[in-house]
Amino acid sequence: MEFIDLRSDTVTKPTPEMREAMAAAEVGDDVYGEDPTVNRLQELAAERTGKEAGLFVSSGTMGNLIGVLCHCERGDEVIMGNLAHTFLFEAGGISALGGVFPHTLPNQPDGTLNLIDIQSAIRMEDVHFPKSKLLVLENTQNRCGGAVLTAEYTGQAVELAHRYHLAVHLDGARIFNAAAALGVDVKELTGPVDSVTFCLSKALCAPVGSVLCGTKDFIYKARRLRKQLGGGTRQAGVLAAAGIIAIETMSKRLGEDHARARRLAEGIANISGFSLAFGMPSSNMVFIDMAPSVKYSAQEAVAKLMEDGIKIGISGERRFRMVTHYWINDEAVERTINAFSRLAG
Ligand code: TLP
Repeated sequence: MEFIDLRSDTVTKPTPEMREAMAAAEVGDDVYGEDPTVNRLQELAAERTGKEAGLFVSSGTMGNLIGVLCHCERGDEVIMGNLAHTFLFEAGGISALGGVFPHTLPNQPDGTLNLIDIQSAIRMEDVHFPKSKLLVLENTQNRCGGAVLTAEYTGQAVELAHRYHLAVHLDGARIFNAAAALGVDVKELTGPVDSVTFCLSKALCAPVGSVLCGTKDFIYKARRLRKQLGGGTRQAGVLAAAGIIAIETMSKRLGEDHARARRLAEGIANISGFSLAFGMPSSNMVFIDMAPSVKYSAQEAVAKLMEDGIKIGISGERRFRMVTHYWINDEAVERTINAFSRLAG
């Protein structure tokens, strides 16, 4: 059976154009900095994010980890949302490998952190306290429903952090989705921050990789950290070739995924027993709550949908997540809505 896989946009497979480019990619040893395709990808990523340099890394998790470790020493404190991917889903890497201490603040429903909360969390110089070194923002904010942070908010948060000598790292795993949703250039959202990671392998469809971007000095330091983590790869141009298409071509079509997410949300919200956890989606994620009137548990509901050839994610006791992407067409959306109607009985 051909599945409709809505569990994540990480499930996207490379497009035929990517596979061709991968086969034809010019390669070299990237640890020597000699892979022309990786170099081209890094320059393109830096240019798109408005930074001096970029570094190809194997995942978003690695990009965020290296980003945090570049900005912080052991014992330093990093401020981030209690729903931040770096806090929830990166296996505690910043603490395990960097001795960095997370200070979490409540994410607001719109994905932001209150500026007042950030200001209050910043430590003054005192021998009792860890040093506040970094603020991490996430755009789009995954666990807030794929919420989009505006350029205005980003600028305000960065201005506040810089006033207290904190750097700002942006987990921009889906920053191209955020830019598409707002109808702005990615640079407007990444320009103010000191460093940003974005993913090639989510909605942009590349099979592997993310890019970490920042100043030349920052990326020089990041390169050493990537080596320490065993992430220095050799003929990675075969992967970077897909990444270039991800940025140049696939970033232009994300509005389609967002429109399908809205249609899916609207269709399911009209079925009795199901409601939108975060209102209408602003990007490619749909979070649905299931009322007790529906006789299934979340696990049973997922198993039922699976029988209909539909895979979705569970993200709470009776909450589901669905993510639209390149391989989800209009028909898949309608089939999913119909399958939810059957669940409602
Ligand atoms: N998110 C995945 C899961 O890990 C939850 C998903 O399916 O959404 N930042 C953000 C905001 C992310 O959503 C993810 C992946 C990452 C970083 C990590 O990227 P990878 O998986 O490449 O390490």
